[in-house]
Amino acid sequence: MKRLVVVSNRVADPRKPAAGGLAVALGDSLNATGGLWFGWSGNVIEGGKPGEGELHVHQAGSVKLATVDLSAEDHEGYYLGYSNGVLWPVFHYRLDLARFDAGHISAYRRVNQLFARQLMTLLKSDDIIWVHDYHLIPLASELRDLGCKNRIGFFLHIPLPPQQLLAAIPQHEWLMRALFAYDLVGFQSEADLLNLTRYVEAEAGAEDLGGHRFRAFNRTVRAGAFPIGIDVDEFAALTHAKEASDTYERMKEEYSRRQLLLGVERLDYSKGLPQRLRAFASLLKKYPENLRSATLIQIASPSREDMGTYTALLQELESLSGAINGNFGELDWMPIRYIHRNVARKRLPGLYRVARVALVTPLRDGMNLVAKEFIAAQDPADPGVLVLSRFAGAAEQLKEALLVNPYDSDGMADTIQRALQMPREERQSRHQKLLRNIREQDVHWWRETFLQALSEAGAN
Ligand code: ADQ
Repeated sequence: MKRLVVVSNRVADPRKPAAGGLAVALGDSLNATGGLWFGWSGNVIEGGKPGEGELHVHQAGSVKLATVDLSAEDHEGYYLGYSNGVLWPVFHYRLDLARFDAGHISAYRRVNQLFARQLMTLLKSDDIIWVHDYHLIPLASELRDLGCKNRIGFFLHIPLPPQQLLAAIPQHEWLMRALFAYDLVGFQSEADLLNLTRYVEAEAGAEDLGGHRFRAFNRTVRAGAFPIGIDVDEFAALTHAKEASDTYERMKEEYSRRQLLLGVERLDYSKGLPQRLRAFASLLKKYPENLRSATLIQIASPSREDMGTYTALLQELESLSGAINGNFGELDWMPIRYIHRNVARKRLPGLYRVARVALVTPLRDGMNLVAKEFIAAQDPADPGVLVLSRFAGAAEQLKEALLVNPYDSDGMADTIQRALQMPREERQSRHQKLLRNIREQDVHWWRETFLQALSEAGAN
């Protein structure tokens, strides 16, 4: 079996349970092939020379972890400036939040070149390389310039916006051309794939060879939608373990007289948090039977706090939740419990299971794994209801959720009311179908399907 080389901005030791998403998703294949995982070390070297960084290699069981340090200037330009100040907002349809600065694109390119140089020293000729996410779009192109002939796949975890939005990025042609250096590019949803198709046909004059294969710039790339999933069995086991059971029992007792609604995410403007809080306020106003009863627990874990836009969002949420509690709260009931902290992963399933309704209402999201985790954690005999934004990638698969438009707070309030009132039989039948779906297309399916498609993607 050929060795799998994974490249992503951050690297985690797959043996550690807290390693999270990608480690769980790719751990099996990395282990089975004695794989290599390459990325940034997380170290920022003050006064370090731009474009240079020390390489650290260590063995974690059968997997080799290789990481590179970044100079402070590169970290600022590549990570904060271009990846999170341009690509993240534009790819989430937020042109208004993008800050285009010529210095940042140079740093982005420089770091991708640095990664390519360092990675080349570790590669074997038959390695299969799988690059992840928006930080590393030009990596294959830089590797090819250094003579790399390996098969290389790319997966974008966030959405790909429509052509007209992409075209607002001053370097959009360079960026999208770089995708043609891959053999396979994968997206979360059919909507993203359609956006790619339209872009490459309109802006790059690409020829559609059929089967989502496109020819431009003298290269052929295959594209596909590979919706990422979760490890349903692992999550179900976590749900029945001690930490989650304890959380479930404690919360169930405390909220026995209330209807619990739950929101869990990283604090990010793509997640639609202010809109959700407004919809909840509208629910209390329109349907006063929920007063003294419906309680929204909103967990928003700290994320990218070093960026200004996030500080403004934090303030907005604090003021909104304060105002709603002030307006509607009673001595013995607070409508919103807003928690700006991480919840231990082991406790999360307990929280999901105790909630009557999950509010997963991003304005835009590549996939959204919280929606899938919520389904996996439910009691099939008495499941909660998933209220899901139609703009989350997950909405293409999770059709039995109650889909909402997160910009429409009144409409959302009506749907939340419907979720709170939904009879048990309907909840069961919806949950059964949702569970079947996340089981069929779980994270192992995702990994195998992508790697299979990569191995079949024609040589250029
Ligand atoms: P994220 O934007 O981080 O991921 P998501 O898919 O929801 O979003 O994954 C978040 C993960 O972190 C989940 O496993 C969740 O349990 C955990 N998490 C979130 N908030 C937490 C909290 N407060 N405390 C503890 N754990 C928390 C990006 C894209 C998504 C895409 C994923 C995977 O933005 O659209 O689904 O990658 O491809």
